[in-house]
Amino acid sequence: MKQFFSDIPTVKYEGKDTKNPFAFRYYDADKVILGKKMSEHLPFAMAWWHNLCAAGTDMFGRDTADKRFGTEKGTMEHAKAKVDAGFEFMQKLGIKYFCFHDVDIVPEADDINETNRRLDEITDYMLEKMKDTDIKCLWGTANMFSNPRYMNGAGSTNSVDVYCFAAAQIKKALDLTVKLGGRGYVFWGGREGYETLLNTDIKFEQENIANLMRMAVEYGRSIGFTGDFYIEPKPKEPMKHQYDFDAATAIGFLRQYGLDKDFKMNIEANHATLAGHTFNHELRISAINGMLGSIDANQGDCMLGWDTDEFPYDVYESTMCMYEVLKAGGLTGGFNFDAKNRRPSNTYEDMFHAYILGMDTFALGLIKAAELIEQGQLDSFIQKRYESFGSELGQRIRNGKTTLTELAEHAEKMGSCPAVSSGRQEYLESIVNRTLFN
Ligand code: XLS
Ligand code: NI
Ligand code: NI
Repeated sequence: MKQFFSDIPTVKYEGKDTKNPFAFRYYDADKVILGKKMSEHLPFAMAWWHNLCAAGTDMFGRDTADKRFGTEKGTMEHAKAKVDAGFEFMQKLGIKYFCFHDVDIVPEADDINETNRRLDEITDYMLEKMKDTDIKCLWGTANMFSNPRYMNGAGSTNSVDVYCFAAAQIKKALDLTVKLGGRGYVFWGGREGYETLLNTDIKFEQENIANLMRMAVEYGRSIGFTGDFYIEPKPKEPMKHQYDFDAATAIGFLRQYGLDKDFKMNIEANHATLAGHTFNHELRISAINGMLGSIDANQGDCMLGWDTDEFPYDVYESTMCMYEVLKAGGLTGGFNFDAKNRRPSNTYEDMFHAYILGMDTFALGLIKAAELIEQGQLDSFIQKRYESFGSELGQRIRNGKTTLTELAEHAEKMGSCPAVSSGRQEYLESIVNRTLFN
């Protein structure tokens, strides 16, 4: 078997003082934190598209990285070389999962029947590889945004024929996800949105999307898919308005169309910030609705208004993320690095540096979030903050056992304004800083 990364050693935990650039400083797979191994808290996944396909092309320039893996792009030989490279990469890093779109794993043919044949061939090859390793599929999805047929949307298209192509791609991607034992199936609705209301019937489009999702659930369950379906919310880009704006919007949509039992959220950090939210806000909204499923682990740039998909290095953010994940009792999915090297980081070594950075960032976030939870200062502050609702009257408000008239009488009896307590935000922020930098 050809080795693509023979110069790079297997990456191991060496602790924070190591000088070895190809070692983990914080990610210690077997270390137990709050009763669970780090590797169980953090099921990391490699994103096929960014790691094995994207080579640095942007709006102004072509590829900077060589991702041919010794073959010619657009061939099945290249598709297989990517499988070989991907498995070698994951094994060197101890990554146990991957995520893929249909067209990440084979070149799309003009005829969908030929594309499907290629997909069968490559997934046979992937299955062979999986047998010899403990690497599994985290989730699969269909790319329903790159091909020009989706310029007016996939589930939201105005064309019945395009809608059928979307259905066919989802059906095949579900077959492949089941074949590869995937834990989840993602809908990221990149083109499910609109540019102008002058040509758009939103209600019509949303009903069609919901029907497509309902058919996906029916088909998935009929072929033995027992995992979660996910919506990955994102407010904009590529479309100006995207229907799955944020977690709250997506959850409302799922409930409206009776899809909430089968779906959860796949929350991407960079999408949260594009929606004007923090990453932890989106995680909390998902968790309190019982829909925190999986995470696309990346990071945006506050000075750029698009999905820059950077590898996460901000430990404050990863700590706040892991705080939410721990509080929610973990994920049913995992942490998919939907992230790409910056364009000038164009060598194989950079692919490894990026994953080491991302994995260590989340490992350190996990360690720090566990410390915050064990200290319990944030929890006890919040508990105290709401303690007035512990009174007899407070309990009746909580249980919906009172009336506006009764509450108004209570206020009138008091007459003057009651005292209110400080939110102590800066004090709480200093607790987080002390935990991070002690
Ligand atoms: C794009 C999305 C995409 C999904 C999978 O912004 O993040 O990569 O994760 O289709
Ligand atoms: Ni994503
Ligand atoms: Ni994204």
